[in-house]
Amino acid sequence: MADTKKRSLDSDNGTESGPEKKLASGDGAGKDTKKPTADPGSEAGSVLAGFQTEKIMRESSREKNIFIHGKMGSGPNEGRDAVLILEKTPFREDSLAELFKTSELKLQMRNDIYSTYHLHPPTHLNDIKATMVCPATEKHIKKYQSQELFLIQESGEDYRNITLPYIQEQSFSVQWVYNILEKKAEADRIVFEDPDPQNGFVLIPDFKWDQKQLDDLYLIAICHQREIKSLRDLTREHLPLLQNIQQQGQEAIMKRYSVPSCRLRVYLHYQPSYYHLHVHFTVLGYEAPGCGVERAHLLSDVIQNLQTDTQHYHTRTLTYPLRADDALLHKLREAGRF
Ligand code: M7G
Repeated sequence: MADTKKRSLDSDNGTESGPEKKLASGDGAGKDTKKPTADPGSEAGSVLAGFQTEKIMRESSREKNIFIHGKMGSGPNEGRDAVLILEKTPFREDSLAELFKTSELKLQMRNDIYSTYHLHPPTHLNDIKATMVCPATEKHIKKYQSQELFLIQESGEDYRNITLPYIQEQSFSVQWVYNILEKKAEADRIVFEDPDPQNGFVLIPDFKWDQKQLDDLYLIAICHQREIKSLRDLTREHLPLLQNIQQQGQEAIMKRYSVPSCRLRVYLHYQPSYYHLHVHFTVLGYEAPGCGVERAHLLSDVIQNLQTDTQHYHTRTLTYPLRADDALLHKLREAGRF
C-alpha cells in the first residue's frame, strides 16, 4: 500500500514541483470575470499590496488559516469586494534537511532540558497558500463567514417545491467549471480527461490542494454533461457516468500519484456550492472540509442506491446543514419545513 502520509510531490510522479502558478480565476461573481487571466501568478504581489481588510470572517490558530473580507486596493478590481484565504502549508519531509541547514534560529528561552526557538526559513520554504475570490458576491462573503449551522431534513417534495426554485435563482455561477471543461482555465493542471460528452469528465486538482504533498490530496472530477445539477438529479441512467468517474478517476490517481483506490474517499456533496455535477477525491486521513456525514455521500453508496432504486435521490429525504443566514433556510422556515 502506498504511504501517502509523508510523501511530497515532484517530477518523478508527474506533477510540477514548483510553486502553484495560479491564484483562483474568477468564479463569475461579476460579468467581467468570464475571461480567465492567462497567468495571474506574477501579479499576485502587486494585487495584494493595496488590499484593505474589512473584516476577519474566520480564523483558526490550530488550522493556521484566516478568511478575510476586504477591498482590492489597485488594478482592474480596485475598490471591489474580495475574499482572501491565507493558509500556512504543511511541512514537507523532503525539504527538512534544507530547512535545518538554511534557516536562521533564534533562541527564545532555555530552561533545564527545554528550549524554544524562532526559526526563520528562507522564503521558498516558508510559503503561504493564498486563495482569492474577486469580485466576491454577498453570497461568497457569507460562505466563508463562521455561522451557526442547522440540520435540514429535505424531502423530495421539499426539493422540488422549495430548494430547486431557490437554486435556479440564487446559486453561484459555474463559469469556472465551464472554463475548465472548455480549457479556458487551468488546462495545464488537468490530470485526466475522458472527452465523451455523455460519460466523460475532467479530473483536476481542487484549488484547496497546493499539490506539494499527498497528505492533503484533493481532486475533483467534473462531468462534461451540463444538465446534472446535483445528487438530486441522478437516476439509473447516470450509472455509466458515475461508474466511469469512479473507475477512471481512481486509476488516473493511482497512475499519477501512486495512491490506490483503497486510500481514497470518493464522494459528492449534498448540498454542493456549485450545481454542476462533480465528485470529490480526497485521501483518507485528511479531514477535508465537507467530508463529514452530514454533507458527503460516498460515490460507491450513490451507485448502489441507484442500482436498487432509480428514484432513490428523487424521493429520499436528504439531511444537510445550512448556515443561520442562508436564504434557503429562511424559505424552508417560511414553508413550515424547519
Ligand atoms: P462543492 O461541493 O460544490 O462546494 O465543491 P464546496 O466549495 O462548498 O465544497 C466544489 C469544489 O470545487 C470545492 O472543493 C472547491 O474547493 C473546488 N473549487 C471551487 N472553485 C471556484 C474552483 C476553481 O476555480 N478551480 C478548482 N480547481 N477547484 C475549485
